[in-house]
Amino acid sequence: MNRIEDLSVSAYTIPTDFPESDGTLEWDKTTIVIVRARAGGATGIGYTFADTATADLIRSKLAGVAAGHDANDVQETWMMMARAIRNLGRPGVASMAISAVDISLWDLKAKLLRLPLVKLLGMVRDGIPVYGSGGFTSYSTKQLADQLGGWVKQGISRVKMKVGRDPLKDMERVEAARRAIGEDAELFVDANGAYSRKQALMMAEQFREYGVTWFEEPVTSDDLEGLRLIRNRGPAGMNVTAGEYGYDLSYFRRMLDAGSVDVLQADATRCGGITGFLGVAALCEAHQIPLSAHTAPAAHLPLGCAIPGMRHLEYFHDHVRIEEMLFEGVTLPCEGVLHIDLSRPGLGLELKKSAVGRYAA
Ligand code: SMN
Ligand code: MG
Repeated sequence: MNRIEDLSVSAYTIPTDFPESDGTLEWDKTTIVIVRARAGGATGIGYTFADTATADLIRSKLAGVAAGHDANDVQETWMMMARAIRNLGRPGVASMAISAVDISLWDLKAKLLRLPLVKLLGMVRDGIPVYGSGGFTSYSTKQLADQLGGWVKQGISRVKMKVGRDPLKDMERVEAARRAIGEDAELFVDANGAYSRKQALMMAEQFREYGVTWFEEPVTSDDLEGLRLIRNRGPAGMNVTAGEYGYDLSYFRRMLDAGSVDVLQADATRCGGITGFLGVAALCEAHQIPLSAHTAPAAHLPLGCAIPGMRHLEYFHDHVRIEEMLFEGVTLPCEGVLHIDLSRPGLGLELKKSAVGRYAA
């Protein structure tokens, strides 16, 4: 038996390469919280993109709970962590903390077994398509066109842009994006809940003129009925999607039961790590709804290759940049597909020691 010896946590804050914004939020830096779990001479790495409060919570509430457990029994440690945060509330910071620890424990277990994580989970494919994601509302039309067009030139045939900050400008931005990516690439839009129901329906019809096939959070994802309205009344061939604020299984069950989405999105760095994400995948399978991973592509790659109903991973500009800055072993997409590197154990990531000192939060 290899008992978990200790967990260490660090937070790094990295300025964005340009101010970023979407329909409902603006930011110029991103914090990543990284957990290292040690057992039997191996170190597992897990992470989440979250506030530094998440790191404090891991130190004060979760590190002690995880220590001493058998590193093989990730599920048991997960259950103990969920119990330990009961009085703090499950969504948000607490769930992101559990997620980062859970990912580090799956990485640790796979490393102890000398297996790539995808082999521990069970592989169904050796690569998963990505969609390029950025197109921030803070970008000029040229920046938008260059970024989206660049991904398509690289062989990534699906790209996502932000809409909803200034509805009057949305149509010219979408038109510019379509011009930049050509006729064949798929164009996704994400409104981050910025529109009202009727406004979203109207926008959906206009977006359809430019071949938009994915309308993410057309209204707030708290409005399950509103999402279903757009899903059922919007143009044929346009997927309504949401789920990025899902922190527990009940949230996803409610969204699926309400018939709110064509494709469910989930984020392993928020919804309880690898353990939580596998639960979401089972829910999707039972509802016959495809699943797409939200952001953090390096953490989702093994899941993308192990879950039959996974459609694609989000290749999110901000996180791609940070993962490449901080981790050794990050895979690059080839013709729009991220392939798993079976020569590396666990998640396949190691911290770049030289890079991390610079950004300690
Ligand atoms: C998003 C992701 C990360 C930070 C801000 C916004 C987004 C997405 O909604 O789906 O990419
Ligand atoms: Mg989104």
